[in-house]
Amino acid sequence: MATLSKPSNSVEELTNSLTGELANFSGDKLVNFIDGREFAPLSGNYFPTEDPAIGKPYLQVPDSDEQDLNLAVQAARRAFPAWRNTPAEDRARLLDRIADLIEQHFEEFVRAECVDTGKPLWLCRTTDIPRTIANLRTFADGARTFSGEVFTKSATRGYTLRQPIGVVATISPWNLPLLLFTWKLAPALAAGNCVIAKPSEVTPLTATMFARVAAMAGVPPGVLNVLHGRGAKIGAAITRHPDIAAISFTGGTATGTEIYSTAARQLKKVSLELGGKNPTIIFDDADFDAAVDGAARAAFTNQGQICLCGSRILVHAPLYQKFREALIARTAEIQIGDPLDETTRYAATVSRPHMEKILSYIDLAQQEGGAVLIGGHRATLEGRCRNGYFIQPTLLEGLSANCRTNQEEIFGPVAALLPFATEAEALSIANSTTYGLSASVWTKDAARAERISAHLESGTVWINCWNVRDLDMPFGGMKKSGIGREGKRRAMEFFTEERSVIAPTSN
Ligand code: TXE
Repeated sequence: MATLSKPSNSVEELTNSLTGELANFSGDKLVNFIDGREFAPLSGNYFPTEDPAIGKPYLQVPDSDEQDLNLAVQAARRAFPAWRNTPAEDRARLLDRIADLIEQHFEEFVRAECVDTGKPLWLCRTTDIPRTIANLRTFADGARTFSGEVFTKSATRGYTLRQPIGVVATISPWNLPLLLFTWKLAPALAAGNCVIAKPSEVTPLTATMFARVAAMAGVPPGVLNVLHGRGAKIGAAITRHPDIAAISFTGGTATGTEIYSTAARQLKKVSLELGGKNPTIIFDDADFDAAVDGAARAAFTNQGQICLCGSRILVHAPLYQKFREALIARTAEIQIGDPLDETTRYAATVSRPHMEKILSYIDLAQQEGGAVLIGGHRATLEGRCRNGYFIQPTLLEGLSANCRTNQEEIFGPVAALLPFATEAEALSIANSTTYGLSASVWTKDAARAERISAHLESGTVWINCWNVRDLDMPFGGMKKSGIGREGKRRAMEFFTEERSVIAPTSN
């Protein structure tokens, strides 16, 4: 159990004190972070996590349980009164300072995320870590600008106060580990809550490094606590803990449903960002090259492991054959490589069980009458990565819109082509799943784009683009894709209680 050094002042001073050791753990054993200190799990138990690019165990993850959680909750409760009363500007400054430190240690974070997830270094450098920094800065701004409303009527004058809830929890997944970890904890902290944060047990490294950086930046003890461990054990314990008042979760729909039902028994506030089965809809008047490129990026970015990935590619019948050929050719250009190679743009899936799940869906697709147009198998690389969990980018066709392959979330590099004849048919296929997270529509007809956007059952609709984000905008899903919205103002609202204060005008 090591104690962290006292918070210092300038970023230069902080950076020097880190000495490039952010990702160094004795015996490769990761640590929990409770009350401003690094803790081994009280049970002494760990389990291994693998480097998916080489298929070998490389870190030991604390198998935390209720004892660790109770310590963390007590620390958070102790810290809450002072943190709640800390001026919002000071909380904002702390978030900015953490962002500064991550910028200073950018490459360390990039490398750690790459090794932990098996995704390309390039993707960590262009998306995961820059977005992490943007999350922190967005919610620093959120802390500075968030305020209540004023209601002036002839007989009454009123205003609302937005106050932190207390001790809250964040539970995040493995596909964008640090990005989604900070997307949740930054607004929670900005709003003045104390946080118990549980990263995915599959990708625990950068969250641990983040806790170190947060302590160095001067986040007071108990304000941020990071607990590692298995979802069914520590995740479930967090969900049912009576002193945790709100839970923000991103992950699978089955897990989200379980969290929702446990939280309901204690009337906890929940925000759920769950799975997707998103349509990419291509009309025959679309910019052809942009649509082919967009559909390929939507299907295969991060090896298809983003809840926003477009796994159903709906193509206007007059364009179908030409588009199909071009997309196959575009997919054939994707080179599968070692994630640590600077030139790699497509690498490993996150774990053996996840790879096996994806491969089982490719088998199912064929049992359901689908044809594999390209891909369809595990990929074997040479050298260092010969035992890694790589899957060829895969295109399917000939499946009905209602079969399991086209209804269930695969969460891998597998997309199915589906022809449609009319706009009405495109909408009906697009809306035929139980999910409703995102859609992208490719057309030059602005009126059609507007019309279809209004009728897609989808939390986000992209027109002639995919995964373009504005962090100020609401983000979340309809139907089984979730409950609630994230984004600058929405997340600040989620992490606060609203109180109405009212007086007669004559006062
Ligand atoms: O996610 P889980 P898994 C989808 C995707 C994937 C499937 C399962 O389809 O194949 O979910 O993935 C914690 N109480 N998405 O099993 O289990 C867990 O420890 C409380 C979509 O890896 O949902 C982790 O921190 N917490 C998705 C987090 O929940 C529990 C991203 C997410 O893990 C828990 C990931 C429990 N009972 C997977 N069980 C997206 N929306 O982006 C697990 N956890």
